[in-house]
Amino acid sequence: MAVVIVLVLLVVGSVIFTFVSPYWFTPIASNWGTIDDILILTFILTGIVFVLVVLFMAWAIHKYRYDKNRRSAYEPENNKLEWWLTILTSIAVIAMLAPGLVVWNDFITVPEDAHEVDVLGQQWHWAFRYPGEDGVLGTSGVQHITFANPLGVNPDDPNGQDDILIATSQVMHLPMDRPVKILLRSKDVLHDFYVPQFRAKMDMIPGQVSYFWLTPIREGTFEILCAELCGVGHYQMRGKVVVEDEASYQTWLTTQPTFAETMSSGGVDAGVSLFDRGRLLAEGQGCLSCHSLDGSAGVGPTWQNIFGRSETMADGSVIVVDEAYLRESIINPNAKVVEGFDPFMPPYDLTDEELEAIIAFMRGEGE
Ligand SMILES: [Cu+2]
Repeated sequence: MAVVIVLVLLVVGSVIFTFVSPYWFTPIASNWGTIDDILILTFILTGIVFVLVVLFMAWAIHKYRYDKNRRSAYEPENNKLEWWLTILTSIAVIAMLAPGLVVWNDFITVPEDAHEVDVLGQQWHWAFRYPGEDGVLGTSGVQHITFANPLGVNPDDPNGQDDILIATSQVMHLPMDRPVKILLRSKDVLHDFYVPQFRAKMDMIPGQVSYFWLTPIREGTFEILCAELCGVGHYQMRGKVVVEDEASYQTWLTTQPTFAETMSSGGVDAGVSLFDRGRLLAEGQGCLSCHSLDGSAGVGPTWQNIFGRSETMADGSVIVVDEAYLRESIINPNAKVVEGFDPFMPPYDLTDEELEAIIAFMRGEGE
């Protein structure tokens, strides 16, 4: 009897919690109310099934509880019941999934008057590109990616010269009430562009351009999250999207540098010291989640005064930390592990320029 009571209480409690709980969607900021509708439909259908199945279990436990005078009947097949269950489940599953197909079709059928924004994800930050005055994005590709041209805009494509690059701030802007096609690229691994208030998300896949569209309908600043576990720094892959009126949007856009301007002034990183590049990399690559800068203990040795320090290795040998050791420890971390630390660190595939910058930061050079 106790089990029956617990099951009934579980159902009653779940239903009450559903109606009084403070947890619900954030106010929507895009046209995708239909995505909320299909989520709610799924929630209602699975909720009804949950209530029915658990109450049936409670009823069966009560009705067929042990009785030493009762013999159970052997009934291995019941075709009629199986037909009914098959038909009912099929109808419920179709009711749950079919509306999603219609909404998905809308989600990827971009209106002709939509403007475009190119979003690039990488471990672990965001960059954005807007078509310039010509309204056309230049072609891009991984073969064009350099430190100075992190979005890989084709330098020979005239359409790309006036493209507007947002490569360091991780903040994108969108105008209100205008449909926008979001183009998604990834530089390295699977990422997923997700703005909860837009109810829209999609994977970013290396080697292809995926896309969807939306119309922002509420002004404000919303967080862009990566919704795909993309490595140790995944949690800090966060950007912002500012939805504002057309005039503010145009004002913002005109103050951003074009690709041609960026390249003629030496690239996105021009004027950024080697030390600062190193700092950005260390933050972006997630180094600082394991290595402290203030001497405190972490998953790995602290970076405070690391250069020139003597460290005892797991095999008992003593090493004076120099550039060669740091390089080796980034590219092949488990070659020499400092005593007292576990060989947890993944190898990092960084370019020579990047290694130089990170080591400059670790040395505290050019601060
Ligand atoms: Cu990611």
